[in-house]
Amino acid sequence: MTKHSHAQQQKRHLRHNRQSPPPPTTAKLGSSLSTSSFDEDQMATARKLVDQMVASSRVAIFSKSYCPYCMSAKRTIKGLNLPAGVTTLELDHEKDGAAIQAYLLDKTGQRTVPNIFIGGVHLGGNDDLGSAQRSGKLKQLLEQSEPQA
Ligand SMILES: N[C@@H](CCC(=O)N[C@@H](CS)C(=O)NCC(=O)O)C(=O)O
Repeated sequence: MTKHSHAQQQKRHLRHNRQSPPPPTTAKLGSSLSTSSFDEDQMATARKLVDQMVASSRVAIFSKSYCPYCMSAKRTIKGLNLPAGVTTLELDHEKDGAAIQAYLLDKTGQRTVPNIFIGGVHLGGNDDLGSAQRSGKLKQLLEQSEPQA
Protein backbone atom coordinates (compact mmCIF):
# COMPACT_ATOMS: atom_id res chain seq x y z
CA MET A 1 0.00 0.00 0.00
CA THR A 2 1.36 3.39 -0.88
CA LYS A 3 1.21 5.89 1.83
CA HIS A 4 0.44 9.52 1.08
CA SER A 5 1.07 12.40 3.38
CA HIS A 6 -1.93 14.39 4.47
CA ALA A 7 -0.76 17.29 2.31
CA GLN A 8 -0.48 15.04 -0.74
CA GLN A 9 -3.92 13.61 -0.13
CA GLN A 10 -5.36 17.08 0.24
CA LYS A 11 -3.73 18.18 -3.01
CA ARG A 12 -5.22 15.22 -4.85
CA HIS A 13 -8.58 15.94 -3.32
CA LEU A 14 -8.43 19.58 -4.38
CA ARG A 15 -7.34 18.66 -7.88
CA HIS A 16 -10.20 16.22 -8.16
CA ASN A 17 -12.71 18.77 -6.96
CA ARG A 18 -11.46 21.65 -9.02
CA GLN A 19 -14.35 23.29 -10.78
CA SER A 20 -14.32 22.90 -14.52
CA PRO A 21 -15.23 26.08 -16.39
CA PRO A 22 -18.95 26.47 -17.00
CA PRO A 23 -20.09 25.34 -20.45
CA PRO A 24 -20.60 28.18 -22.92
CA THR A 25 -24.13 29.50 -22.71
CA THR A 26 -26.09 29.84 -25.89
CA ALA A 27 -28.62 32.42 -27.02
CA LYS A 28 -27.48 34.83 -24.35
CA LEU A 29 -27.79 38.52 -25.08
CA GLY A 30 -24.83 39.52 -27.20
CA SER A 31 -23.51 35.99 -27.68
CA SER A 32 -25.19 35.48 -31.02
CA LEU A 33 -24.67 38.59 -33.04
CA SER A 34 -25.21 37.31 -36.54
CA THR A 35 -28.50 38.39 -38.09
CA SER A 36 -28.81 34.85 -39.47
CA SER A 37 -29.41 33.59 -35.91
CA PHE A 38 -32.82 35.28 -35.92
CA ASP A 39 -35.92 34.71 -37.96
CA GLU A 40 -37.16 37.23 -40.50
CA ASP A 41 -39.87 38.60 -38.23
CA GLN A 42 -37.41 39.24 -35.41
CA MET A 43 -34.99 41.01 -37.74
CA ALA A 44 -37.77 43.07 -39.34
CA THR A 45 -38.94 44.16 -35.87
CA ALA A 46 -35.38 45.02 -34.83
CA ARG A 47 -34.70 46.94 -38.04
CA LYS A 48 -37.90 48.96 -37.75
CA LEU A 49 -37.32 49.82 -34.11
CA VAL A 50 -33.68 50.87 -34.58
CA ASP A 51 -34.26 52.86 -37.77
CA GLN A 52 -37.27 54.66 -36.29
CA MET A 53 -35.48 55.46 -33.05
CA VAL A 54 -32.39 56.75 -34.87
CA ALA A 55 -34.45 58.85 -37.31
CA SER A 56 -36.67 60.39 -34.64
CA SER A 57 -34.05 61.10 -31.94
CA ARG A 58 -31.52 63.87 -31.76
CA VAL A 59 -29.44 61.49 -29.66
CA ALA A 60 -30.13 57.74 -29.75
CA ILE A 61 -28.31 55.52 -27.26
CA PHE A 62 -28.52 51.73 -27.49
CA SER A 63 -27.38 50.63 -24.06
CA LYS A 64 -27.38 47.85 -21.47
CA SER A 65 -28.48 48.84 -18.00
CA TYR A 66 -25.51 47.21 -16.22
CA CYS A 67 -22.80 48.39 -18.63
CA PRO A 68 -20.35 50.91 -17.11
CA TYR A 69 -19.44 52.39 -20.52
CA CYS A 70 -23.15 52.97 -21.13
CA MET A 71 -23.51 54.64 -17.73
CA SER A 72 -20.63 56.92 -18.57
CA ALA A 73 -22.07 57.77 -22.00
CA LYS A 74 -25.52 58.47 -20.55
CA ARG A 75 -23.92 60.72 -17.91
CA THR A 76 -22.04 62.64 -20.63
CA ILE A 77 -25.19 63.08 -22.71
CA LYS A 78 -27.19 64.13 -19.65
CA GLY A 79 -24.51 66.72 -18.92
CA LEU A 80 -25.22 68.37 -22.28
CA ASN A 81 -28.62 69.43 -20.91
CA LEU A 82 -30.36 69.01 -24.24
CA PRO A 83 -33.96 70.19 -23.95
CA ALA A 84 -35.39 67.15 -25.74
CA GLY A 85 -34.74 64.41 -28.25
CA VAL A 86 -32.58 61.97 -26.25
CA THR A 87 -33.79 58.37 -26.47
CA THR A 88 -32.17 55.49 -24.63
CA LEU A 89 -33.00 51.83 -25.16
CA GLU A 90 -31.71 49.26 -22.66
CA LEU A 91 -31.20 46.15 -24.78
CA ASP A 92 -31.11 43.86 -21.73
CA HIS A 93 -34.68 44.92 -20.95
CA GLU A 94 -35.94 44.20 -24.46
CA LYS A 95 -37.39 40.88 -25.61
CA ASP A 96 -35.71 41.43 -28.99
CA GLY A 97 -32.51 42.88 -27.49
CA ALA A 98 -30.19 40.31 -29.06
CA ALA A 99 -31.75 40.77 -32.51
CA ILE A 100 -31.48 44.55 -32.10
CA GLN A 101 -27.79 44.21 -31.24
CA ALA A 102 -27.29 41.94 -34.28
CA TYR A 103 -28.96 44.52 -36.52
CA LEU A 104 -26.83 47.30 -35.01
CA LEU A 105 -23.70 45.29 -35.84
CA ASP A 106 -24.94 44.86 -39.39
CA LYS A 107 -25.77 48.55 -39.70
CA THR A 108 -22.72 50.08 -38.02
CA GLY A 109 -20.01 47.43 -37.77
CA GLN A 110 -20.02 47.96 -34.01
CA ARG A 111 -20.75 45.00 -31.76
CA THR A 112 -20.61 46.72 -28.37
CA VAL A 113 -22.87 49.01 -26.39
CA PRO A 114 -23.26 51.89 -25.95
CA ASN A 115 -23.99 52.43 -29.62
CA ILE A 116 -24.69 56.10 -30.14
CA PHE A 117 -26.21 58.10 -33.02
CA ILE A 118 -26.46 61.88 -33.19
CA GLY A 119 -28.84 63.45 -35.67
CA GLY A 120 -29.06 60.12 -37.48
CA VAL A 121 -25.27 59.90 -37.82
CA HIS A 122 -23.50 56.96 -36.23
CA LEU A 123 -21.02 58.25 -33.65
CA GLY A 124 -19.82 55.01 -31.99
CA GLY A 125 -19.30 53.98 -28.37
CA ASN A 126 -18.31 55.72 -25.18
CA ASP A 127 -14.68 56.20 -26.23
CA ASP A 128 -15.84 57.77 -29.48
CA LEU A 129 -18.19 60.04 -27.56
CA GLY A 130 -15.29 61.26 -25.42
CA SER A 131 -13.08 61.86 -28.47
CA ALA A 132 -15.90 63.65 -30.26
CA GLN A 133 -16.41 65.89 -27.26
CA ARG A 134 -12.72 66.80 -27.17
CA SER A 135 -12.37 67.33 -30.92
CA GLY A 136 -15.50 69.45 -31.37
CA LYS A 137 -17.19 66.80 -33.56
CA LEU A 138 -19.92 66.31 -30.97
CA LYS A 139 -20.74 70.01 -30.93
CA GLN A 140 -20.86 70.05 -34.71
CA LEU A 141 -23.18 67.02 -34.89
CA LEU A 142 -25.43 68.53 -32.25
CA GLU A 143 -25.60 71.83 -34.14
CA GLN A 144 -26.50 69.99 -37.34
CA SER A 145 -29.26 68.14 -35.51
CA GLU A 146 -30.69 71.21 -33.78
CA PRO A 147 -34.46 71.38 -34.23
CA GLN A 148 -35.47 74.31 -36.46
CA ALA A 149 -37.54 76.98 -34.70
N1 LIG B 1 -14.66 50.76 -25.99
C1 LIG B 1 -16.08 50.54 -25.89
C2 LIG B 1 -16.33 49.50 -24.79
C3 LIG B 1 -17.81 49.06 -24.73
C4 LIG B 1 -17.98 47.68 -24.16
O1 LIG B 1 -16.99 46.91 -23.99
N2 LIG B 1 -19.22 47.35 -23.84
C5 LIG B 1 -19.54 46.01 -23.40
C6 LIG B 1 -20.63 46.07 -22.31
S1 LIG B 1 -20.02 46.85 -20.81
C7 LIG B 1 -20.17 45.22 -24.51
O2 LIG B 1 -20.87 45.75 -25.36
N3 LIG B 1 -19.92 43.90 -24.51
C8 LIG B 1 -20.53 43.00 -25.48
C9 LIG B 1 -21.97 42.77 -25.23
O3 LIG B 1 -22.53 43.16 -24.18
O4 LIG B 1 -22.59 42.18 -26.10
C10 LIG B 1 -16.77 51.88 -25.60
O5 LIG B 1 -16.08 52.83 -25.22
O6 LIG B 1 -17.98 51.98 -25.79
